[in-house]
Amino acid sequence: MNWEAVLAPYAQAVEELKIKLKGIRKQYEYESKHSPIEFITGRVKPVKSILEKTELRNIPLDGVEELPDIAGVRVVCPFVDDIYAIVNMIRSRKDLTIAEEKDYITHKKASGYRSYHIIIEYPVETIHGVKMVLAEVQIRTLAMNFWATNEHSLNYKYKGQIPSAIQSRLQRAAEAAFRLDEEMSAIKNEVLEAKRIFHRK
Ligand code: 0O2
Repeated sequence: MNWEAVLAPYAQAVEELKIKLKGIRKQYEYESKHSPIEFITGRVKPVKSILEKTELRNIPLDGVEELPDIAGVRVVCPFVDDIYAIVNMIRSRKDLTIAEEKDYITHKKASGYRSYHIIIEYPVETIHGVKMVLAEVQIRTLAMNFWATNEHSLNYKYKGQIPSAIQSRLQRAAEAAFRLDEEMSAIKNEVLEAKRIFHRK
C-alpha cells in the first residue's frame, strides 16, 4: 500500500481546515472581539494507529476511508459556550457537510473524557477531481484539553490499562476540570473586560 499517496488528501484536508479555522480567529482579532478559538492543532493519523483501528474493527485495508478520524483537527476554546459558537459556525458552513455529531460534553465518556466531536465530509480538489474525505473536528476547552492530553499519555504508557488508583485520580481530575470550566464561565464577562483593558494599555 502506498500510504503517502493514500494519506495525501487527508493531509491536504487537515492543512486547509487549519488555515480556515485560523482565519476565523484572525477575523475576531481584527474586529477586537473575543475569539472563541484559543488555538488549533491538526494531524493525520499515523499509519500504525490506522492499522490498529482497522484491525480492531475488522475493516479491510481497502476500506480505510471508512475511518472517520484519519484527518483530525482540534479546536481549543477558552470557555464552554465558545464550543457551541464553533459548533454553530461549522454547521452553517457551505464548504463541508456534517456526517455526525457526538456530544461528549453533556454525555461524558466513562473515562471522564469531555469534548464535542463533529465528523465532516470535506471535498479535496485532486488532479483527478474532487475527493470527499471524512475528517473529525474535536472541539474542547483548555481545561478539557489539559485533561485529555494527560490521559492520552497515560493510556499510551499503560497500553490502555491504566491502574485503577490512577484511573480514579483521573476521574477526580475530570470533575475538577469540569468545575473549573463552570467557575470560569460564571466570571467570563469579568475576564473578557479585564482582557480588553489589558490590551488597550
Ligand atoms: P488519537 O491518538 O487521538 O487519534 P468509540 O468506539 O465511539 O468509543 P471512536 O469511534 O474511536 O470511539 O470515536 P470517538 O469516541 O469519537 O473518539 C475518537 C477520538 O476522540 C480518539 O481518537 C481520541 O482522540 C478522542 N477520545 C475519545 N475518547 C477519549 C478518551 O477517553 N480519552 C482521550 N484522551 N481521548 C479520547 P483515537 O484514535 O483514540 O486517538
